[in-house]
Amino acid sequence: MAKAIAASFLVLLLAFPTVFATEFQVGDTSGWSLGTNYATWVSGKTFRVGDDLVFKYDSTHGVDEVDETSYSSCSSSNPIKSYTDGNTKISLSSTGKKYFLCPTAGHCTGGMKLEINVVAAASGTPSTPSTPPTTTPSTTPSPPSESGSPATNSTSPSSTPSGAVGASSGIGLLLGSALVFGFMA
Ligand SMILES: [Cu+2]
Repeated sequence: MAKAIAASFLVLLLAFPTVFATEFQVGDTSGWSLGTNYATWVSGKTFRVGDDLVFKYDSTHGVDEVDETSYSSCSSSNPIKSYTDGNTKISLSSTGKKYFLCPTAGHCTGGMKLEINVVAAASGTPSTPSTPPTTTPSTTPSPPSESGSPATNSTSPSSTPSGAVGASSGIGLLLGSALVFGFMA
């Protein structure tokens, strides 16, 4: 039992990074600049709703969010949004393709263009995996005075600490490693 509780705490710790948004610095240490291949930078990354893109660049550059047509033709004549502050954070608030380019003449054709695909926030986790193992797992196990409502029962699977874990299949892998840690501890 104690081991199970310890494991669930570890699951919490391990699950937190997946709950919070990821901040991507475009181009990593190269930033938003000429000479960086952003298609390469994008490959292998998963962008989710709630994540942030951060563009770091000097005053010779800018960031335009554009549509697909403008992206394909490197046109900055009709940007959706335009930024020049040198440290632009863009929150990814919806799914689908997002297109960015540098409006400085010749820079987009020189490679300063970025296309990403934003997917839904962690599909395996129902809204908030952090809520089930909160304060009242053991103190008040049975408040359902209203016998006719199964909905309240589903919100409080307090009897089994593993219920919080089982709610999300996406955390299964994390649980596995957490159990390993638990046995090692
Ligand atoms: Cu540029």
